[in-house]
Amino acid sequence: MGLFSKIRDGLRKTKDAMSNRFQLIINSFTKIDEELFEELEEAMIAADMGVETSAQICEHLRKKIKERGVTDPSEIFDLLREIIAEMLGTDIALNFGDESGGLCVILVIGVNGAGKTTTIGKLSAQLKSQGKKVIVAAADTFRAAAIGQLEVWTKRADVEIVKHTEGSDPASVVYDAVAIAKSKKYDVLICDTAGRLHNKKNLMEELAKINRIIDRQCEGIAFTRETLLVLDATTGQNAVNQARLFKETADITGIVLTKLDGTAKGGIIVSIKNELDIPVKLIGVGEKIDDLQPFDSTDFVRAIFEKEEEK
Ligand SMILES: Nc1nc2c(ncn2[C@@H]2O[C@H](COP(=O)(O)OP(=O)(O)OP(=O)(O)O)[C@@H](O)[C@H]2O)c(=O)[nH]1
Ligand SMILES: [Mg+2]
Repeated sequence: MGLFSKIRDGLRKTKDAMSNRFQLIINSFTKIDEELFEELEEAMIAADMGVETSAQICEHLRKKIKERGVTDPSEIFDLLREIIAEMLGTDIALNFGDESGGLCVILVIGVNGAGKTTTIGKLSAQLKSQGKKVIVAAADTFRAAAIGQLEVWTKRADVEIVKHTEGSDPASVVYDAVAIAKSKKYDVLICDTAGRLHNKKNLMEELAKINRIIDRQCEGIAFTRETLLVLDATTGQNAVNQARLFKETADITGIVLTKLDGTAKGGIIVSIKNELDIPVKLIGVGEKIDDLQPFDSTDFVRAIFEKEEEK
C-alpha cells in the first residue's frame, strides 16, 4: 500500500468524525446562521479538535465568509478545509544536522504505553535503510521487560543496542551509549526512556540528568538534538494535556503521534499544532516496522477532506 493510501485508510474514522460530519451539518442548512456555526463548533470539539482551536476555526470562518461575501452554506466546506490547512502550516522534518555529519541524539519521551519503544524500532529500521549508522540506548531501566522489548525491535531493525541491567541508572546507560556512538562514529543515537508520569518530580529529574549527560558528553563534537514526545492519538485531548506537562520538563522539538490507524481522534493533530506550537514530525499508523511516516499536513488535509468523487 502506498504512503497516501495508508494514511487515508488510517484516517477513515477521523474523516467520519470531522469532514463527513461537517458536510452533514452544512447540507442540513439552507442559509448561514448562528445555529450553523454552533453545530459546526460542537462537531469540531467532538472530533477532538479542542475547545480553544474549534472556537478559533469558527472565528476564522466568520471572517472569511464576510470577506468573500459568501451566502451559500455549501461553500463553507471548502473554507473549513482552507482554514485547517492554514492552521497546520508547513511541516518540519527530523533534524539530522547538516551534510557535514556529526551525531544526532534523539531522546524519546512519553507516558506508559504511548508507543515509544515501538516508534524507536520503526525509526531505527527506517534510518538504517537510509544508510545511517544507528545505535539505541535502553534507558528505560524501570522494567526488565522494557529492555527485552527494545532488544527485540533492535534485532528486527538490525541496529546496535546499549543496555544495562534492570533498575540501573538510565543516565549511565545514555553515558555509555554516547561514548560508543562517538568512538565508533555512529550517525544517530536513539534513547528510550521510562514513562512514569505519575511521579512527575522523579521523571523531571531523570530527564534533566539524561540531558545534562548528553550535553556534557557531546561537548566539542558536531551534534544535533531531537527530543521527541510520543503521544497516543487514541487518547484524544488527554494527549494534548500530557504534552503540556512534558513541555514543562523538556525542550520538545517534535511530536510523534501514534495509533492514528483506526482511531476517530485524529482531529487532535489540529489542536496540537494550534495550541502547543510543537511540530508533529512523525505519525504511527500501525504496529509493524514500516508503519511510521513523516507527518505531511497536505496529505492529512487531503485525506480528511477528500470528497468521494476526488478519489
Ligand atoms: N495500532 C497501533 N499500535 C501501536 C502504534 N504504536 C505503538 N502501538 C502499540 O502500542 C502498544 C504500546 O507500545 P510501546 O511501544 O510498548 O509503548 P511505550 O511508550 O514504549 O510503553 P512503556 O514502555 O510501557 O512506557 C504496543 O502494543 C504497540 O504495538 C501505532 O502506530 N498503531
Ligand atoms: Mg517502552
